[in-house]
Amino acid sequence: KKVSVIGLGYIGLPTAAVVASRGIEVVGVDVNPMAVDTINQGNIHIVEPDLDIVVRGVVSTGNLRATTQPEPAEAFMIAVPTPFKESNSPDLSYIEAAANAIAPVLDKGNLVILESTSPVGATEKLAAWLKAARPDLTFPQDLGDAADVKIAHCPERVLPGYVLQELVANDRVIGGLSKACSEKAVELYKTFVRGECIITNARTAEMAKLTENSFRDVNIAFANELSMISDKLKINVWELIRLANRHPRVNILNPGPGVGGHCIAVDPWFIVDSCPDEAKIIRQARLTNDSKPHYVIDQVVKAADEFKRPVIACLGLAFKADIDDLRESPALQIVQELASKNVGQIFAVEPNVESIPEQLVYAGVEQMTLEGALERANIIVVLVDHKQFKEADKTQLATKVVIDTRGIIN
Ligand code: SAJ
Repeated sequence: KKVSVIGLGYIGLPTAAVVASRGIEVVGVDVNPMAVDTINQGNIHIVEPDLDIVVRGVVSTGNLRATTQPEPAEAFMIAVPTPFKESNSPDLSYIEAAANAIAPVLDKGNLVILESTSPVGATEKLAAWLKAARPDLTFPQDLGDAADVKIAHCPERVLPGYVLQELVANDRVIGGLSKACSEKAVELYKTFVRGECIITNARTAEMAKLTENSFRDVNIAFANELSMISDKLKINVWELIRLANRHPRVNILNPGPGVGGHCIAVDPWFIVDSCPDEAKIIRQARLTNDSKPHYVIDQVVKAADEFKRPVIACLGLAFKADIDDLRESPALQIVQELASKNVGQIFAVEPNVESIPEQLVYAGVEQMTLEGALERANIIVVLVDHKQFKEADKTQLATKVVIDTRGIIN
């Protein structure tokens, strides 16, 4: 048995490594030769706890190998990006490119799985691209269970920071283009998933993934809306939510400085794009969460007006707690905009990175230790609930203005 994983990024690489760790031969394919070289040396080019150890192990046993050129395999797992384009529609060009890359090596009996988060209908498009490239093979959209090639969607659902645990523990939704497609996909996932593999059709599987992330986005938007209402009504939103959550059927999420990351702030737009007239709550949740960084910036600017060039300490740059990923981070956005507004001397505290991004340094932001920042700042802005911040001694905050977007200071 040989499995090929197309796209060796945040999902593809951990998946390839975990499958390989079950003793299966895995060939990882990526268009980036640097990533391929790095992996073949037993190293990794992305950040994820413990992934380096697993990759080093499976590369040294020969179970995982990376290449830029697809080669024949029994199963292909496609884990490429599906960005939401500036033009406000999902960009499936990476899936199309992956289809065209594997088509020449595709054979009778092969299984092709789409793992990338995708708009409803993408798996059918993948099948159409494969069919166009290989008219000599039969496909499930024409022949159902009897087709040469089996195709299924199985969306990834792992939480960054816990990818290795969740890859194995989480249940998987598996949507084949026919029953035989689903069953063959379940067989593959059973080799490394301890959770349940639940069968549905491809469109439902696509929508299930988008629904999960939209559910979270809508619920965070509700919490963010409550935080703005509470500010206006002079209520502590954290106490409010704690109390409301005492009700057996209420479970409100946490407000924050906005929603970052690569999924929750993107995937709901796939639904809005498919059904713009119907997806009203989903769209509004996106707008509410995207507006939250500006609300926080306004709060800081107002607080800074009370001082003559205050020292402002911004705690955290990552997109969420206890990770070092600064991409698509509302915290980073807030610090950057504050710096450009020249409201004071800005210190950034981010214990999970060695140095802060260059664009912040150019904008005059200074990296600072937590102790230094707490001591020297007039205004403290908590942007991420890192454990270092939660555990810090906060006695000296009594004399400071504190804007706490994460509710870690009482
Ligand atoms: N956030 C809040 N308040 C909360 C929870 C989160 O403001 O109560 C913010 C975070 O600070 C962060 C953003 O939301 O900026 C997203 O963080 P997250 O931890 O909710 O999610 P991600 O983006 O790291 O991972 C999500 C997960 N989806 C769900 O929990 C439904 C993960 O399981 C998915 O696999 C992943 O998206 C993905 O790849 O789609």
